Amino acid sequence: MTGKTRSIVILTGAGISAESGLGTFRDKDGLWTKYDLSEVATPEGFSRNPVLVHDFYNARRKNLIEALPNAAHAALARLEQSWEGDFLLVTQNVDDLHERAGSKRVLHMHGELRKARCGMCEHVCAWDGDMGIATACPSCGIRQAMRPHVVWFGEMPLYMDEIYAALDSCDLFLSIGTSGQVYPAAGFVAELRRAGRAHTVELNLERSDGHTLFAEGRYGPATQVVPDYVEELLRRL
Ligand code: BV8
Repeated sequence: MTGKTRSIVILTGAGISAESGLGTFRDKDGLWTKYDLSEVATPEGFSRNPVLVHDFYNARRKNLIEALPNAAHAALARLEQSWEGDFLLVTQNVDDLHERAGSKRVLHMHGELRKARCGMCEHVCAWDGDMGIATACPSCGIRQAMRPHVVWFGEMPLYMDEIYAALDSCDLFLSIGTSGQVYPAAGFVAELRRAGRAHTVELNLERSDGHTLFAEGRYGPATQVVPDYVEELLRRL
């Protein structure tokens, strides 16, 4: 099987967007050091205090709209364009920086910050403005049911069937900018190791707790290690 026909799955986390100015979650000044995850990223937290949760996501949405994709996002878009085998980019991130860098085959397993969902009729639509407890659903008109289209803790991640099918048949798995603390994403590399088929590579600022599960590791800022690794891959095609 030549490099061109190999099937690749890439998993990204908050670390790939860190150099675009978006916060990570568990680094020393990460979001979960400023906010209690259970208050702003669970359905229970939303029903207890929807104003706090809307403020949390409105602020992140504003930050995202002003942010720009970085060289790591651009490198993955370049890889997708040159890759002739199957290609899937699974992101835990709710930002749209992969798409703005030109990536096409992107699955947001934890949802998307620039989309809203109605808790009553399930309508999902693009959303760039602020959202609040009186926001009406553009489809059913009901107020107080609009929420960010993101997957909170305790909720089912999106596209899992498609993701597991791609993992089952992949030859190369890259994990980029994630601490590997959140499941089911954190479990992907162990499942691949058990299947024994894919070559697995961690590309991260530093070794994650699960780094020994990977066959290979490249460490440093994503804007350096990701373009370098992509160039290496493209040279082998
Ligand atoms: C589910 C959306 C059932 C909202 C997010 C006990 C044990 C095991 C599991 C559980 C458990 N108790 C509960 C669970 C399940 C739970 C879970 O895993 N909890 C954890 C905390 C233990 N999971 C769930 O509830 C999930 N649902 O399990 O449903 C199910 C199971 C299987 C199949 C079907 C259904 C739902 C989880 C989704 C939660 N929503 N976000 C929002 O964004 O506000 S999670 C949140 O964490 C983000 O999505 C984020 O992407 C994700 C993971 O974090 P990371 O991306 O890794 O970010 P982090 O800050 O942690 O790390 C950054 C990394 O980047 C670091 O390693 C750092 O070194 C590196 N870095 C920093 N700078 C750079 C860099 N790398 C390169 N360059 C740089 N410049």
